[in-house]
Amino acid sequence: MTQAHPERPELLIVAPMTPFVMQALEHDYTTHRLWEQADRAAYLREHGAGIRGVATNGGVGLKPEIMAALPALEMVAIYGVGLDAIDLNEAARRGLSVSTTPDVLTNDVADQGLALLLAAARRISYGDRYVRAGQWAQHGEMPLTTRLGGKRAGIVGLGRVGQALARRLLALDMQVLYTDRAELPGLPYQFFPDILSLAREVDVLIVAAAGGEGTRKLVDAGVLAALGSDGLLINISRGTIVDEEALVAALQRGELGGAGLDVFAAEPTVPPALLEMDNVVLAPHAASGTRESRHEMGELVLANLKAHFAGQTLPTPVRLPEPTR
Ligand code: 8YV
Repeated sequence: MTQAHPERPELLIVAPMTPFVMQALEHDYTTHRLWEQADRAAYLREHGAGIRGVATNGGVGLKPEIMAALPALEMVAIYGVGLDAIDLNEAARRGLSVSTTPDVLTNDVADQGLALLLAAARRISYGDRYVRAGQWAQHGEMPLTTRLGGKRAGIVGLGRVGQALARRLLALDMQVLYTDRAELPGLPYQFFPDILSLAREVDVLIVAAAGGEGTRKLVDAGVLAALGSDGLLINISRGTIVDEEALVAALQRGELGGAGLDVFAAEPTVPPALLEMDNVVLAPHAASGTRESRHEMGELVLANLKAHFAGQTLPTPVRLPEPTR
């Protein structure tokens, strides 16, 4: 806990952020570093009553029991865009302000999607291991890979990231198709009303939808079967959207061609079977993990908190649902 000061609101930091944000938060607020506490419940019992703000990331969010332990809470600033790890209905019911960091991370997350797609199709990580292990010199060429140009990519969730990815896929001469809750006007990509019919039509399926209950295990065994033994699955949004057991089973049986995954259902745990597979490329939830994105995300966290405690309009607020009782 940093030194309490009457003019510095008390802020609970749930997960660490890039150093410059941490320094600024520690300068402007009386900070409580929850991730460093061995007994978090006891810490919150001791300090929860005075805490007026929370800073957290998209993946960790704010667990209901933590929100409930903060009776004076006013504002939650999310270092990310994901809203799946915070109960927005409860936030609305309590009249909280919530902010995220949209736009600044869009291109970097889309780049990671593109990188994972290229890496999965062209077996970049496998090739790297092949060279390092001396297999090139020993066995000659590595096995042939797959062309992306001319193939069909299906994007699940054509939001900001999905659209940035679509533009990149066009540069690879891929055809772009998508599914979303509804058709989006004015876009040159073919719409499918459901994920299964999209999966039947495409060579690669890229998950860029929001997480949460509405999309839980949306990519199930049926979708993977429709994608088929040459198909690739890329996920840069939330691991919960994919039925991980079904994914492992499909890969083990050769019923899916490969995968490029930045996110997992129970991070940082990764299903051990995936670690053994040469047709799978793994990343540690790092899509927004460039210095530039994290810096700009941090600036937005600081700006939103500052605006809230100055009684001003938030720069990037989340529109909460109508409060329900
Ligand atoms: C970040 C994210 O990795 O935006 C999100 O919801 O999951 C990611 O951008 C995370 O919020 C920072 O740890």
